[in-house]
Amino acid sequence: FDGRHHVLQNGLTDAELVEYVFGGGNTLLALSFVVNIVLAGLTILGIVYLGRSLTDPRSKAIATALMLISVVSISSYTGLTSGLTLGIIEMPANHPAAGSTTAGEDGVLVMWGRYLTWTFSTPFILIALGMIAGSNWTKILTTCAFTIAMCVTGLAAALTTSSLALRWWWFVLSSTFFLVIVYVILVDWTREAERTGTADLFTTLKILTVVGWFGYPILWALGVEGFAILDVAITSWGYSILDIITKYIVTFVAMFYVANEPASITGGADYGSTLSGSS
Ligand code: RET
Repeated sequence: FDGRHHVLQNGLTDAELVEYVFGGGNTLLALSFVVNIVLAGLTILGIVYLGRSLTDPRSKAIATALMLISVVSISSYTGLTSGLTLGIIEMPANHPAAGSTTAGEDGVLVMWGRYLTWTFSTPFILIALGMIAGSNWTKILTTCAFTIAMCVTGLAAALTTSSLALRWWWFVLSSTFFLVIVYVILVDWTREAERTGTADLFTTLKILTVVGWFGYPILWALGVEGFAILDVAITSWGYSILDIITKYIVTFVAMFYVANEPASITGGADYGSTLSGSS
C-alpha cells in the first residue's frame, strides 16, 4: 500500500487520529462519540433492571434483542473513540469535498465504523419490532437481510473513491433496500400488530423508527460523504442524535411496555414457547 489507494490506509496512525479528534479543536466531535457510550451503557443497565422479572419467552426474547442493540452500539462508539474505525480518505476529483485536508493529510475524516456496525445493530431493532408486531421469522429475517445489504452498500458508498457517480449509485442501491424494510414495517407489521393486539405500542415504535431511519440517508447526503453541506462534527452529532432516537428511546418505550403488560405481548406467531412445552 502506498497509503493512497487503499481506503483504510492513510498517513496517520490510530493514535494520531485520536489526538486529532480529542486533542483540542474537535471537542464537539469527541463528545458525539462519548455521549453514546454512556447512553448505551445506561440502556443496557435499564433493560437488566426493567426485565428482571420477565417470564414469558417472547418478552424475554424481545428484551434480549433490545439489549443487543446497545451491546453493538457501545462497541461501535468505542471503535470510533479509539480511532480504530475512523479513516481519512480522498474524495473523487468532482466531489464537493475533493481537495480537503484533515490533520495535515489529504482527505476528509470518514467515520466508516458507523456504517459497518449498523450492519450488526439494525437487525436487532428489526427483530424486536417484528416480534412485537407478532410477525413470523420469514418476514423478520427478510428485513434483517435487507438491512445488512443496506448497511454494507452504504459502507461501500462512503468508501468508494474512484468515481462520484459510483458513490451515488451505491447510495441508490442502499436506499432501494431501505425501502423494502420501510414497506414491511408500514404495511405487513402494522396489519399484524393490529391482529396481535400490540397496535398502540407498535404505532409509537413505527413512527420513531421510520421517521428516525429516514434521517440517516438525508444526513449522509447533506454531510461530507454526499454534498458536503454539513461539516464532520455536525454530521456526527446528527447520527448520534438519530441513534439516541432509533436505539435508546425505542428500547425504553418497548421495555416499559413489555415489563408492564406482558400479557398483551404474547399474541401472534409463537417463538418456541409451544415447542419447548411451556405456555
Ligand atoms: C445510508 C447511506 C446510503 C443510503 C441509506 C442509508 C441508510 C441508513 C440507515 C441507517 C440506520 C441506522 C440505525 C442505526 C442504529 O443502530 C447507509 C446512510 C438508505 C437507515 C437505525
